[in-house]
Amino acid sequence: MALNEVTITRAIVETYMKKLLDHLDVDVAVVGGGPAGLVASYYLARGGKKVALYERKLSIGGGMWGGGMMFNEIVVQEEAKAILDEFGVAASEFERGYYTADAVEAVTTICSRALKAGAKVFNCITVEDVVIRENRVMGLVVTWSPVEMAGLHVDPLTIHARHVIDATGHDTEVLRVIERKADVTLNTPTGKILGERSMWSEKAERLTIENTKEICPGVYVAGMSANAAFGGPRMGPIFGGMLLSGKKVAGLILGAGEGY
Ligand code: 48F
Repeated sequence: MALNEVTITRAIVETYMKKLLDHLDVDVAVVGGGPAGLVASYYLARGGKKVALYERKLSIGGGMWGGGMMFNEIVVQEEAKAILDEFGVAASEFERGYYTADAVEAVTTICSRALKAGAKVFNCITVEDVVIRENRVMGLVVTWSPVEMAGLHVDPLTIHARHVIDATGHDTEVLRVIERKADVTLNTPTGKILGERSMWSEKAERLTIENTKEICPGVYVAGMSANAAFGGPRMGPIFGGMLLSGKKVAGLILGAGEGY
């Protein structure tokens, strides 16, 4: 069969447009395709929610691809090993309570499971603002990442969401824009972003899960973003807290409570 380049183009444009149009109004908009955002997307989609995940970069996976300092292995502690098992990511015991997994296998497998569960990933899109009505975040304002990178003066587009998850990692980008532009008090001791502290793996892993919560009406924080919001320390390349946080935030939104 002779291939027609215009048919190829039409196939891409029409299929993408259908996906985009179908996700202009979603149950959950996840910002950030790192481990926390991907795990949350999987459990939410599996729980029947319409989920759209926005990732600024072309690649999904956030800080997990590079393991620690580009040694592409991740460490997961006992409490989170069951999540790797559930996703089908091979993990081997290094010492009692410490498991390692191939970072590339972890990213690709978790992402694949999230997509197969029904979540849609929109990569190369940056979330630059939120939609607010009566102090509740109702949606996101998005643009192509290359537009942002080139500093082009182009107006963004909008999507509506019943819940937003800030899973943007160290930078807490959704919260920063809320803090800067909206009269919304965050559910932190000061009402503002407290900011990330220096490395303390043990404490950070515990706090990542504790701090995974609704931080203002319509917005949940998960993963490293939760720690940065509440002034917790960073944890380095141990990823159990990210996986457990992603699962916890899904449980909260699904109404399944903390023990999901
Ligand atoms: O940083 P990231 O992997 O966040 P995470 O899921 O996991 C943190 C760990 O990777 C690691 C760690 C310990 O384990 O400390 O850092 O909490 O993924 C965040 C993703 O969000 C994207 C960013 O490109 C990254 O892939 N992102 C950030 N801001 C935006 C965004 C934005 N405004 N719009 C879209 N994507």
